[in-house]
Amino acid sequence: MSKDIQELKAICKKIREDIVTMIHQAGSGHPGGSLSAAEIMTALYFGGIMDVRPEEPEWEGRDRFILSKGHVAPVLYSVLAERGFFPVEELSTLRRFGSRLQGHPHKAHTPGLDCSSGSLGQGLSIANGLATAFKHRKTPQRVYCLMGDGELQEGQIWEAALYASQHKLDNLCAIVDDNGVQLDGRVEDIKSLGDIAEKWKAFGWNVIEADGHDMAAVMDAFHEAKEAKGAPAVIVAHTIKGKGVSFMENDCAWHGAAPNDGELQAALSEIRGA
Ligand SMILES: Cc1ncc(C[n+]2csc(CCOP(=O)(O)OP(=O)(O)O)c2C)c(N)n1
Repeated sequence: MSKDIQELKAICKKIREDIVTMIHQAGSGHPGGSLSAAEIMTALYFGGIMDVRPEEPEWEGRDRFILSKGHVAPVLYSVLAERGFFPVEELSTLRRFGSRLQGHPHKAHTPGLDCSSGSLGQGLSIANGLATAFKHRKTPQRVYCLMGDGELQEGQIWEAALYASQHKLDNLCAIVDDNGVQLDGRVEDIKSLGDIAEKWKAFGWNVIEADGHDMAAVMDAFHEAKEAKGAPAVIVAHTIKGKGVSFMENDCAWHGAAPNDGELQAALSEIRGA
């Protein structure tokens, strides 16, 4: 599946509508970091970047996606549903008892998931394992792993970063959703990462920086990552937490809060009008 930039932008709007709507229906969830990742996730699942089969979710030849920042499950559930892995109507069951769509991804429940997640810091290690296996088997699958910038404060990430470059995992593409805000404040005020791109370079990675809300730039970054050989690639995507809903943007109060009825209507009209 590969669509042009205008089509991708339209899908991205739908993803943002889904995110705010399902979190409103659930009465809880994480809109800020879901909205900031909308273009990244749209490019992966609708831009022809990842090779997946919605009708055969466990197809062995599929590319793998690891949502290391598992709290943003709504953006992943939305792209999976809109892509046809399960009915879009099911999004309204987010976080309900018995639902396949739990607050954090559970691989055993949800079609299209490659990994359970929620405990920050672990995804890149899991991605390493998959990428290593594909290297050993000499098979073409690629592995994608989305992390938050706040998540990069976890030490395990940097152990995994060393491993991936040591083993030249050029079938691995990490993405940092660099929105500058974590759960309760700005990343630079809580435990600053300094220059994120320089850090990844120092760990031996091919580093690509992009405006994470410019769909064409995000697509270019993924294509460039596919071309990079001899080392893993990381896309540092400069984003805005809560992107698309002005009162949520750059405000950690919307890291993990649900919009009420009025806020949902305001959010939807902004997203649709953009
Ligand atoms: C190991 C671990 N510690 C703490 C948390 C609680 N937690 C959930 S989200 C979050 C902040 C993550 O910030 P960031 O990675 O920047 O995510 P984003 O802004 O993209 O939502 C924290 C501390 C967790 N899920 N796992």
